[in-house]
Amino acid sequence: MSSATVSQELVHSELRGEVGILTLDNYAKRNALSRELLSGLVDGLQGFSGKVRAVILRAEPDVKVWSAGHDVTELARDKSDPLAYGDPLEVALRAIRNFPAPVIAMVQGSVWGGAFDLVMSCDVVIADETASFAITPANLGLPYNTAGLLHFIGRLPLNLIKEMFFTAAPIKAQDSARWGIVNHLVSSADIDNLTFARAQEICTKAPLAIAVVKEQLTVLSDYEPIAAQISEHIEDLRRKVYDSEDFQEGINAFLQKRRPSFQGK
Ligand code: LCV
Repeated sequence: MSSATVSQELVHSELRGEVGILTLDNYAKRNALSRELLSGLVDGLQGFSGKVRAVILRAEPDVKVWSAGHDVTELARDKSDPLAYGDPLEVALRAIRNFPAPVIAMVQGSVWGGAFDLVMSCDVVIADETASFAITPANLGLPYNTAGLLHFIGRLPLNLIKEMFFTAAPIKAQDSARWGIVNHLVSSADIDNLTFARAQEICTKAPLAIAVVKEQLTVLSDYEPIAAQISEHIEDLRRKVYDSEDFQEGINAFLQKRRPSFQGK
């Protein structure tokens, strides 16, 4: 089976009128954001180009896990940046942020790590009472990347971002609504219809005006002037972390299905 076919197996694309629907479907690996799944997501978006006025990104109905985040087995361990610009997850995040129509994340179940960045890169988030959201680099000893942090700084209160990163603890549905992680918290029974209705409502508006305001808001919310020496300082700090024994320990512990023992070196 070609890799394109495999990718299409992991992310289903469906056109419903002018709404494109992308469904994550690799539950055996809890929709971990592997290279192949992410390729299916990007290909699905590209396939919608010029045909849709709104996109819904979802998992199969009523899953307990929406996505378990970056595929840990694919994280670079050769002392290179595990979340580099060209990483498949970063490519997919940019594809969503640059897609000219609104992308609505429809969330049922738990969202972990890089999948939280994926949800926060969508334009609108609609979730049900089973949803939760966690950002987990502290579980792996991994230094999150600056672009990813800017995605959160542009959307959430700094104290919430810090607590999420420092504890890696899931934010439950009710709190996610209170903190503004989700636009709407609805019942499991209603989430399909409400999300599709919202997408259809967007389809009745002027697509050119929506495309340009989405681009303006993305550029303006990402725009954080960083002096070169600050950028280099951040990269130097991150390199010390992804070169650390703790990062190797975090990955090994995950692969060996045991709790990590971090030594701070
Ligand atoms: C590969 C997986 C994964 C997975 N990768 O099912 O944010 S950052 O910076 O940390 C970033 C780098 C990132 O996103 O890292 C990943 C962060 N994700 C997590 O920490 C979540 C890891 N997964 C879990 O805690 C559990 O899998 C949850 C709670 C999501 C689901 O638990 P459940 O008991 O339902 P299993 O753990 O049994 O997982 C089912 C299969 O999916 C694989 C896992 O290894 C297992 O594979 P096998 O059946 O081959 O053993 N899997 C789960 N998550 N992120 N593979």
